[in-house]
Amino acid sequence: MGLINLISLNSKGDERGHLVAIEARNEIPFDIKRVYYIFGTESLSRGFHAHKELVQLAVCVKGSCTMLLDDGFSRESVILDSPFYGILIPKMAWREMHNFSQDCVLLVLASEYYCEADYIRDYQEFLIEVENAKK
Ligand code: T46
Repeated sequence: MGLINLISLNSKGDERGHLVAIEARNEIPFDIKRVYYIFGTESLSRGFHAHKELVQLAVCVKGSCTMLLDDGFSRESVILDSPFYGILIPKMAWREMHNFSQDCVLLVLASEYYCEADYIRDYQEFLIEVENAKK
């Protein structure tokens, strides 16, 4: 299976506009403990880390950005530019976010509360953890 797992989000659209609902354990395979959103982005890239346990769904509800995922063996990227789908970011995936449009609003639903100890912010350390997981 590829690294990029896009989840299609159904819109209850009518003449008044769109409404997208995301339910835990329905559209996404985890309970939601935290929601955050990234906006006011300029050209600077973000991310450059992996999470030991955290699973997330990221939806670009406005504008666009590029999401790169790396499992320690290969890397793939996808342009997020639609509120009609989200990308599932599994645990132990190195992520980088590039090419933010100025109007980008990236909504993220997270399976865990914020925990700095869950972050792996060093790429070499990430590769070692991936190797250890194979043993
Ligand atoms: C991820 C990608 C997609 C908090 O205090 N609480 C939070 O819930 C979050 C997410 C961050 N923070 C603090 C930690 C840093 O001091 O906010 C600051 C910026 O976070 P960070 O540099 O990690 O932001 P990104 O955009 O590089 O990464 C974020 C998430 O942290 C990360 O989990 O997967 O978005």
